[in-house]
Amino acid sequence: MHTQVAIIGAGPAGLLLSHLLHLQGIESVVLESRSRADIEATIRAGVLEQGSMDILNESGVGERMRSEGALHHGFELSFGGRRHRIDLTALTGKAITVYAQHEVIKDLVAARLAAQGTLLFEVSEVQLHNIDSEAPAVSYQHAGQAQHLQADFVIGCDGFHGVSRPSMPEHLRQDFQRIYPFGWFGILVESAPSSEELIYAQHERGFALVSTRSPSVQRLYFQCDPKDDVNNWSDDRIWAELHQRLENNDGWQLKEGRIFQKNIIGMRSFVTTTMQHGRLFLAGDAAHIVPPTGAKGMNLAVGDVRILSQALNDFYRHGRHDQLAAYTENALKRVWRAEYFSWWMTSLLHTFADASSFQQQMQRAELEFVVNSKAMATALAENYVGAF
Ligand code: RFL
Ligand code: PHB
Repeated sequence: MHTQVAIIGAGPAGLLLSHLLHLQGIESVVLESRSRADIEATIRAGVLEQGSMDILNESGVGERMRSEGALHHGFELSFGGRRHRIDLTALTGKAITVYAQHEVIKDLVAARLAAQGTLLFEVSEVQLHNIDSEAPAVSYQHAGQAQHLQADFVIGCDGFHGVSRPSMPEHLRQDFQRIYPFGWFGILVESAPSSEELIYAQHERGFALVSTRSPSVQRLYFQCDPKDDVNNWSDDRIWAELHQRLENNDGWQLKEGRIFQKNIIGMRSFVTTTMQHGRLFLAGDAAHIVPPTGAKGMNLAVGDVRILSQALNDFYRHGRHDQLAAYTENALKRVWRAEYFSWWMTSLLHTFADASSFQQQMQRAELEFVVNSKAMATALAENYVGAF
């Protein structure tokens, strides 16, 4: 089999790239190791920046996002028993949409299949070949058969644990990484939202976050030991912890409900450079990871494939190589900015077990600075909505 662009991974990066290429008349094949049902049910991100919404809308896959997603014009920061609103729209003129990543995935899968796109699920043993030649290839197993896909380009959209990044020559790559000494315990709850807007809470017992998924489902998170086990946390223990971290003296109450999913995620910051070698390009989590505090991961994946689809279009339409050559440089400008913001917001809001009492006071002073200075609040808001 031959295609113009072989895409490894059907996450937001791979599916959106395939969709954008199709709109430009460029054919692609997407190879995904999991089943369609599995990728459409995996609960991950929730926040879309304006720029990500714009791409989904402009490329014709924004209809459900517009009707089912919730537009948020601000969020709240909670600390010291008080809550402070960050008015995103007043400070930046922009907003964000809370719309679950697996819903974006469903919309993109439906669009690719409606356009007769080739999307292969449950492939295994994916291997990349000849990436430094003009005829790269991918071998894999599908439906019990060994397959070989010849392509002009291979795009690694296979997430942090995929095969694409390790297929790049080690001596050409430099990795930058920070692993945080905490994780997030995430739950899905059957209940109406406790708050119309997201609440990011700093508390001496640890960070907590109130988000939503729909008018009847809440998404809540709290900082935990990354090595902890969800089985150590009964529903009662979870609620007691969340009440302590979130409630303050304005009478607001967290709404409880049936908890129907619990998971723990580790937190890391990671960037690999270069994001390309020969005919292999990396996009999204395959190349970089941010801790979820700034809600940037899926938005960075969208940003990468926007740049890459334009560069591939330049190549096929106009025979130009310059935008492809500049891909890593162009993508990394935005990536490092988001890495900085995600690290900063994580540091501002989490409890660090080894922080001295002086460092704790500095964290509190910084929070006061953010909510009391319009300049600081604007900087936070600009970064959060992705106005850069
Ligand atoms: P993905 O989504 O990991 O998709 C990679 C796909 O590749 C497949 N795959 C392979 N396929 C074939 N062969 C192989 N060898 C393969 N190896 C892997 C995988 O099965 C998978 O389907 O990467 P992508 O597309 O780069 O997208 C990145 C985003 O998923 C990620 O950055 C976000 O989920 C991060 N994130 C958030 N981002 C936001 O923008 N806003 C948020 O509010 C937000 N909240 C979050 C988050 C991530 C979280 N977790 C679980 C880490 C909240 C959480 C809890
Ligand atoms: C979510 O709703 O899953 C979510 C929201 C905001 C974040 C991270 C995750 O910063």
